[in-house]
Amino acid sequence: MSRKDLEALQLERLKRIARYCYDNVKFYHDKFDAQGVNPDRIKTLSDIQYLPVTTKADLRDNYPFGLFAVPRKKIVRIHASSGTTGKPTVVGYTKNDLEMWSDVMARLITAAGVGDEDIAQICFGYGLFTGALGLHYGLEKVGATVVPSSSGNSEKQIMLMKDFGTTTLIATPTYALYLGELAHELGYKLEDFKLRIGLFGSEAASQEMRAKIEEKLGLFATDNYGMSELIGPGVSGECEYRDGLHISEDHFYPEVLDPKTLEPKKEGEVGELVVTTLTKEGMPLLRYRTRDLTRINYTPCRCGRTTARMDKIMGRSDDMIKLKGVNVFPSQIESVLMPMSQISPHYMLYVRREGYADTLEVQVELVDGSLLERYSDLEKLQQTIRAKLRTVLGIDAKVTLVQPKTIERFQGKAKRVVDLR
Ligand code: DLL
Repeated sequence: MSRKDLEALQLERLKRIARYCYDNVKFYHDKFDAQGVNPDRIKTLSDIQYLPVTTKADLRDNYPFGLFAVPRKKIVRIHASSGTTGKPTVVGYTKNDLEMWSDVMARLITAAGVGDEDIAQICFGYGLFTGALGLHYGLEKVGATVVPSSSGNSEKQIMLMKDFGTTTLIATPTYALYLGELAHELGYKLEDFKLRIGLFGSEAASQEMRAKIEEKLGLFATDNYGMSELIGPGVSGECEYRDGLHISEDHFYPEVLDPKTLEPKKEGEVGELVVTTLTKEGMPLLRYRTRDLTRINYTPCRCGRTTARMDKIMGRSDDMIKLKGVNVFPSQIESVLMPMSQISPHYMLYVRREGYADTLEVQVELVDGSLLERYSDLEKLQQTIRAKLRTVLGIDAKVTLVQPKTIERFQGKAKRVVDLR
């Protein structure tokens, strides 16, 4: 679709969803009234700025079903994301929502190069998490053979991968990396597998980490983005050119705003992604603040698709570590650690307050444990990592090198930042 046609479609849908939210969700009705906004005020796409923003706290305050726009009878599926504190955030889907979800997933799966010849092993946890079922329905829609193996039981996963001739692996990047390492330890060779494409996502992974995963599993990895509140996976994903993640813009209208002022960022500038669901029936959201930081490129892609593309998520405005006034993203640290051959791709970040100063400790595993006995070599490696971190982050971090296989392996999303302040 040309940008002009796409924008016309988005405008028509935006008008409809603003009115739909006002008429069907008390929370939005009250918000519009309190802000003195009439849903009919939307005449152009930029009028979206008059609509209220929605936050995770709004979902929590209306727990569990308060934001549903349809009678409960019309809701045919519930998902939820656990979050770190308190109650989960709950989402409800109508039959049409599930249909739209498999459509957007099928598009992204196709864009990544997966089709009906593929055997797709889904190693996301099945359950309230949206990752597994989202990919599941999309993959069935394109006609792939789905193996719903879920997460965990890693040795069996690898056995199935070999015996079934799995061509497509679906997992978090962290779990994919772990499966690659484990396969190697168990004595499997790359030739034992038919892996071709990895559909990864649900957490940030640096380009360097992606390269490690591709090398260990012998596949081509694409990045997929989404969140339960909006639908799950399916919001955006990479095509074969991997030059940004194509946004399913006809269903999810993206804005990039300054997280402090909520003013729109200029085209191409980094800011918080704020998304309006244009077609959802069960639980539509207006201007949902994702807290994820990215930027958007509106030029058509080499693949021919005209949808806007977002950069890989740089980090979350709320998992950014603020250290001595400097903003540090775990992804920056990861990009320093990954290319180094003497350390493994597993690391943890500890943030502490000592006196008035905040400190960062980067704990990372050695590939060869015997280095721990060679003090001067160990010291040298520590210094090298520290110097590289200083160049990239502009701050000093303590580097602790630990024995191989002592850092936790995650089967879902990794939790690498421990803030002890
Ligand atoms: O993680 C949905 C999903 C499942 C996406 C499978 C892709 C694949 P939640 O559990 O609600 O939903 O977590 C959403 O995860 O706000 C981001 O911070 C992060 N996230 C998701 N995908 C990516 C990605 C699913 N590709 C939160 N890169 C989002 C970086 C991601 N972060």
